[in-house]
Amino acid sequence: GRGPDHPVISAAPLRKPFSKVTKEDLSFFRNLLPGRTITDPDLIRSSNIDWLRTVHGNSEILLRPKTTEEVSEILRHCNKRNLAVCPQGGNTGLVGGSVPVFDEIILSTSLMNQVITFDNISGILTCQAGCVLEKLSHFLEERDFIMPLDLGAKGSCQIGGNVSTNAGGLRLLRYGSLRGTVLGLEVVLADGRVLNCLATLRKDNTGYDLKQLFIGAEGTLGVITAVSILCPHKPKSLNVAFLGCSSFQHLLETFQCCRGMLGEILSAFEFLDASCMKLLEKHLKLSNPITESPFYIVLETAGSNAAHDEEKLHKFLEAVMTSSLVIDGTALWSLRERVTEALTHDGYTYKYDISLPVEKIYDLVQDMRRHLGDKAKNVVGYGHVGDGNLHLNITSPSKDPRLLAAIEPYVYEWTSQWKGSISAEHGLGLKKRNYIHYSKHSEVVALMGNIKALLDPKGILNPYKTLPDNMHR
Ligand code: FAD
Ligand code: 2HG
Ligand code: ZN
Repeated sequence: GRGPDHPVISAAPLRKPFSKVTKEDLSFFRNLLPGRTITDPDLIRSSNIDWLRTVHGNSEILLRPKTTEEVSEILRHCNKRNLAVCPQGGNTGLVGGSVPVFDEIILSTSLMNQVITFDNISGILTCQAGCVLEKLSHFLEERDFIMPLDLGAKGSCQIGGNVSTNAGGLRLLRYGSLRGTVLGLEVVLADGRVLNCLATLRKDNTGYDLKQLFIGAEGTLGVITAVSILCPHKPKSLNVAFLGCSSFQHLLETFQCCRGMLGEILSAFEFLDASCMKLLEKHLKLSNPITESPFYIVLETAGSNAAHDEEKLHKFLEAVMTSSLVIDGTALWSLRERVTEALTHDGYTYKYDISLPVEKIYDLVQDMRRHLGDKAKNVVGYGHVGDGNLHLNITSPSKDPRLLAAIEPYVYEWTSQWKGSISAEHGLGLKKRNYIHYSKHSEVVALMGNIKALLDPKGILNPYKTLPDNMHR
């Protein structure tokens, strides 16, 4: 059954009966992690608040392990003592999953930032979970490779956090999801056992693919300590084009034409609407480089022969005959990548990350505008057209329960009616956990609960996240 059969509890969760950190616990941690057991409130503050500044935890202790063995010792202790733990990477998550809700111990992977191996024949990189995505990108580019994923948060997000949220991003169209490019994981389970699934093989059909359980599990099943990932060769030729479109229908036709004409060199097809452009201009002082249009496309080609790629791209642009600009990518990409940042300056932002059949994605934005009328400040749509993934964002001068009540569950019902997903790539975290039934059948959610109980019987790992509150097990 879907949504309507399951009354949604949207209230804040109640603290579960976990232990509180004692002096003995503190001396255990200080002994294990000298100088890396942080209790100074000034140093913990930013780890208690999410990137969007909408969720505030009250943790009094932040642990910064450097090795898998240290993570294992921490979890073994916490499990024995019934202490709750919130794993944290770069803290750029958008669903309140990366910060504690109450006094959970924050386990940060920031010091686990070493590359372990890189094989420049296979392109397989093995590294610790706390490596920052952009640092890995630089490391690889020096060796003529790239990471198979890229996202606006690259300067802060960590590969362990990317894998834990199964982040999509701007290159998914070309290189596929992390479920395909992640070849192996090392994970520490709630009781401290180290699960070594750190394979570096393209093919391995020896039974269940357990690493998949931890991809997108948002830290509820184990702490990822190392990742091996298949990296593509660095393309020799890159082009970025910025196009205007007169309607969403026109945008879809352009997408179809683009797939046909650019074929294997198309590496990204992203969109933003005119409302996003206004926010970029107003809050970030970026300027629109082309004629004003209702919709804009950022498309990228990546190939091995500059002359060939440029010829293809120009033929395509001639065929679609729309206002367009092809220049050095960085400036054009920032118009797409910085929409999230522009929104933070527009007020409180209600964020929805929806998968739908691609021809439906903008109907939701238009319907939402009609539905909300002047209750909302701005209703904007952007996202990953190539993946059928809409980012619907609604702003308001401040947090507004009346506006929220008009958006939810309306947006989830709309999505469920078209068999979409209520979280395409950001996860459920704290904010969306109780809406899981709009996208998953109850038998499936129940089995998720069984798996959680098997791997983390005391429920110490990232409690109050991902799984709904009314989980009976
Ligand atoms: P965190 O935010 O620290 O954590 C995210 C979740 O993973 C939490 O539940 C946390 O408990 C868990 N976690 C973190 N590390 C581990 C670990 N080692 N083991 C187990 N659990 C762990 N997402 C997309 O999919 N596509 C985008 O294009 C995209 N763009 C973004 C742009 C901006 C500007 C921002 C702010 C965010 C964007 N995101 C995007 C959101 C995205 O989820 C995160 O940026 C990123 O994947 C999270 O990585 P992180 O290291 O910051 O993880
Ligand atoms: C993006 O694609 C990110 O820019 C963030 O996934 C989306 O802020 C958002 O809603
Ligand atoms: Zn996105």
